[in-house]
Amino acid sequence: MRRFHLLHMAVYGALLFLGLGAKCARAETGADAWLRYLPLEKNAARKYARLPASVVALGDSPVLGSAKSELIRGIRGMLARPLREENSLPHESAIILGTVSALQTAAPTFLEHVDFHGDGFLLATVQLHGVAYFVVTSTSERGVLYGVFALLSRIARGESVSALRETQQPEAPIRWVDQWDNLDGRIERGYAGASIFFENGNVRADLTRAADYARLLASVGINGCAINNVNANPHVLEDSFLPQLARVADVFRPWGVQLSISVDLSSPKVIGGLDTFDPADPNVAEWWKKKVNDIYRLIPDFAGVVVKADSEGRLGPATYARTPADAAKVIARALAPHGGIVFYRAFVYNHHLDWRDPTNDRAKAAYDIFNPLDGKFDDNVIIQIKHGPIDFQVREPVSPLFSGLEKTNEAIELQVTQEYTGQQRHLCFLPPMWKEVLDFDMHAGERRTPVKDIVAGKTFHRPFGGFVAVVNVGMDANWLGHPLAMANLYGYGRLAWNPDLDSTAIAEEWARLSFGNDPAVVQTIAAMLLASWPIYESYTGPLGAGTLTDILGSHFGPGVESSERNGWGQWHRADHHGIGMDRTAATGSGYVDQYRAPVAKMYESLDSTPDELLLFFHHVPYTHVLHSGKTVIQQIYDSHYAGAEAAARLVQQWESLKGQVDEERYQAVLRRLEYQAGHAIVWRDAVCNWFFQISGIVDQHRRVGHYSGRIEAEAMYLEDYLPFEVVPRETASGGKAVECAPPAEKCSAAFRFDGAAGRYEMDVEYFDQSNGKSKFRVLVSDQVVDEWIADDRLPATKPGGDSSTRRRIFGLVLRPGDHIRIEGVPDGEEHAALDYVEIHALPEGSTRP
Ligand code: GCW
Repeated sequence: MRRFHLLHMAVYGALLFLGLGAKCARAETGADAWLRYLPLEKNAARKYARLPASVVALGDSPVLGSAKSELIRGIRGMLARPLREENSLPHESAIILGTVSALQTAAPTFLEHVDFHGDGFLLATVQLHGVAYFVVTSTSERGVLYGVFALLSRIARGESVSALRETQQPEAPIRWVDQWDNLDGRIERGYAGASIFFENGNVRADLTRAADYARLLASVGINGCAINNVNANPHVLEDSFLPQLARVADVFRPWGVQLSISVDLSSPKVIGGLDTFDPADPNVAEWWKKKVNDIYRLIPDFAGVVVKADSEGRLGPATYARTPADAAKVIARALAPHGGIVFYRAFVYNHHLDWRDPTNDRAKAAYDIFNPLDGKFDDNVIIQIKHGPIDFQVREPVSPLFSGLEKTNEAIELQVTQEYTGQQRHLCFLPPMWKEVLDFDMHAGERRTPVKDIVAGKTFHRPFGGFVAVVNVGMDANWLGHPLAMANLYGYGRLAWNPDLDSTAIAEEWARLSFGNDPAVVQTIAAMLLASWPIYESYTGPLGAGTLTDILGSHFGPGVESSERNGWGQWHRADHHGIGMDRTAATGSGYVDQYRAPVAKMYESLDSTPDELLLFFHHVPYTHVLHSGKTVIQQIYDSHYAGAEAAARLVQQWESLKGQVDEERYQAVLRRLEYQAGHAIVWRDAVCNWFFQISGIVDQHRRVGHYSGRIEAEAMYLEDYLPFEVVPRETASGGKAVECAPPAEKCSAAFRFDGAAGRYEMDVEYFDQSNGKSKFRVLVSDQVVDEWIADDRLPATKPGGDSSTRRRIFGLVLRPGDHIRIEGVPDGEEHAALDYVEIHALPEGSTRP
C-alpha cells in the first residue's frame, strides 16, 4: 500500500515536472542569478545539436579548470548532455579551451591571426585537418573563462553558435567591484544581509558564498574585488590577519578575480608601532614596503589597495600637510615591484563647510584637490572618481575631474548598491544613468572625448584605467535583496566590458538569462527596468536638486530639509522664494568653470542647462518657467504625482507575469513593488507638502493637501492611542500620527464608514520600525478582515519617512455605517504607530480578489 503510494507520487511528480517544466518550474531563491542553466525547450535545444560532444582544456590551471567545469555544468543543465572530457586534442570534433599560445603549441596552424589581446577572447569554429573544432581562446586564461561564459550565455538566450566567429575585447583593463564590508560582518550601505567575507572580526570559516560571488563576477568579466570597507579597519593589515585574506584570494583565484583590500593610511602608526604615518617619513615608506612584501608572499596575485583619506573623518596626508600624491606614492612604490595598483579615491572633501558662504561648494572639492596634482601620481596609481561631484544622487552632472586629469590614470566609481536610489526596496535600474555619464562628451580634445574613453585610458593614452562599482552583496540568498536589483550588477559588468552596449539590450539579456526567453516575460521585465530610474527620480528629487532624502541618517526616505544649514554641502538652498544651488561663474560658486569651455558654457546659462539639472546649477524662483513650459513648483508637484502613479503601474505590470515566472521570485518581487508603490506615496506627499508649505503656491490641480478617502488616525475615535507630532512634519500625513505608548498594551483607532455600499480597497498607513514587531488587526463590524506583524527590516527606529509603510487590504465589502477599527499591539520601542487610512472604491469590473 505504502509502496504504491510512493510510486504514484513519483509518477505524479514526473508528470507535474514535465507539464510545468518549461514555464514556471521549481521555486527559485535567486541565488543562481543569471547563471541558471535551466533545460531549454526541445525546439530551442535542437539548435545546438551539432555542438561537439567533448571538451579539452589545454592546460590545467585553476582558471582553465573553472572554464572547463563551467562549460560542462552549463551544457548539462541547458541541453541535458554530458560533455566528455579529453586530455589532449582529439581527432574528432571537440570544444577546445586554451590560450593562444597553448593552441599554437598544440597545432601551429590553428589560428591565422589574432585580433584580440589581454582578456579579449575569440569564439570560433575552426577547421583543422578536416575536423571542425569549436575554439574558445584568449591571450589570457581569464579570457578563455570569459569566452566560456559568453558561449553559455548565447545558448541560454537561444542564440545560434554554429559557424560562429565572434571576438570580444573589453574596453579597459580595470573592471572591479568594491564591497564596503566591515570585519564585524556588517556592510556599510549594504541592503542584503551580512557580509559574505567577514564575521565577528575574522574572515568567515565558510567561504562558499565568496566563491559563488567570484563566479558571478567572472561571468560578466569583472577581474578584481576589494573586499572591505573603504572606511578601513587598520586591523586588516595585521600580520595575523593576512593569512585570512589569503583564504579569500584562494577562492577568488579559480575565477580570475584578484583580491584587493582597502587600507587606512594611519596603519603604520595604529598597528605598526611607529609614531607617525607621514608619507614623507622614510620609516613609514619602509613599513609599507615590508607590509606589501608580506602580503605578496601569501598572495602572489594580490591586486593592490584602495585608499580613502582625508574624507569623512578618515585620516590622511593632510595631517602632515602632505598631498594625496605624496600618500599614494609611498604605497605605490611598495606595490610596483609586484605589479600592484593603488586606487586613490577622489572622494575627498571637507564636511564642515560653512553653509552661509555662497562661494563654498562641496562639488568643487575633488577637482580643486586633484587637478593641481595631475602628473604627480606614479603610473600604478589610479584616481577613483565617483561619477558625479557630490555623492551618487539620483541625478548629478558628470564629475569635471574626468577632464581635469590628463597625465594621471582614472577609474570611474559607480554604485550598484542603491544607497540614494531606494536601497533595493525600490526598483531602480541604473544602466541608463550610467550610460548618460559614460557617453557624456567632456570636450577635452579635438574629437569627442566621452567619459568612457577617458577612464579607459584612450583619450590621454594612459597605461591603466577603467571601471569600479560599489556592490555590497550580502548573505541574502538573492545577493542584493531585490531580485530585480541584480540587473544592476549584471549591467555594470556588461558596461565595464563594453560601454557601447545599450541599456535596452542589457535589460533584455538580463531578463532572458534570469527569467527565461518567453517574449512576454522578457518584454515586460525589460520595460519595467528601463522605466524605473526616471520613475524613482520623479517622486524623489527632480530637476537636479539631489535625492531630497534624509542625508543625515539612512539616505532612504524623504528628508527635504536635512541637507540644509549644515556642513555636509549637499545643499539645494530652497527658501520661501526659490530653490537651487547657484554654481555659475558669474554669480555663484564658480563650479561650472571646472568643466572645459563648451561644457561650462552650457551650464553657465539658464537657457542651455537641461531641465533635469537646472537646480544643480542655478537658483531660481519657484515661478521660473522650464523648457517644458511648466513652472518649477508645478513640475515638482506634477512629477511627484506622476511618479507615484507610475510606481503603482509597476505592480500591475508585474502582476501580468503571474504564472509565467516561478512563484518564489514572483512573490518576492511583488512584495517589494507593492512596498515601493506605497512608499512612493509617502515620498510624494512629503516632498509636495514641504514645498507647498515653504512656497505657499498651490498645486494647479489641487491635489497637494487634498486626499480623497483619507481618514487621519488622529481624527479617529481613539482608545489608548495618543496623537503625537512626527518630525519632520511632512513625513506624516497632517504632521501627526497616533501611537500606543507604554503603559498601554493594546490600543485602537476607530471610525464609521460613511460611503456607499460596495467593494473597496483600504490602505492602512503605519510605521514599521526595526526596533520592534508590533501587531495590527483591522476589524469591520467586529469581523477581523486583516492582521499582520510589522516586522520588516527598514532602516528606521522612529516613526517618519523611513518607516512609513502601507498595508493594502483588497476587496473589502463595506456598507454605510460600518464600524472600522484598527487595533495595534506595540512591541519594544515600536509603538504600533498609525498615520491614516485611505478607502477607495474598486473600479467597476475589477478582478482583484
Ligand atoms: O556616500 C557616502 C556614504 C558613506 C561612504 C562614502 C564613501 C563608505 O554615505 O557610507 O563611506 O560615501 O564613498 O566613502
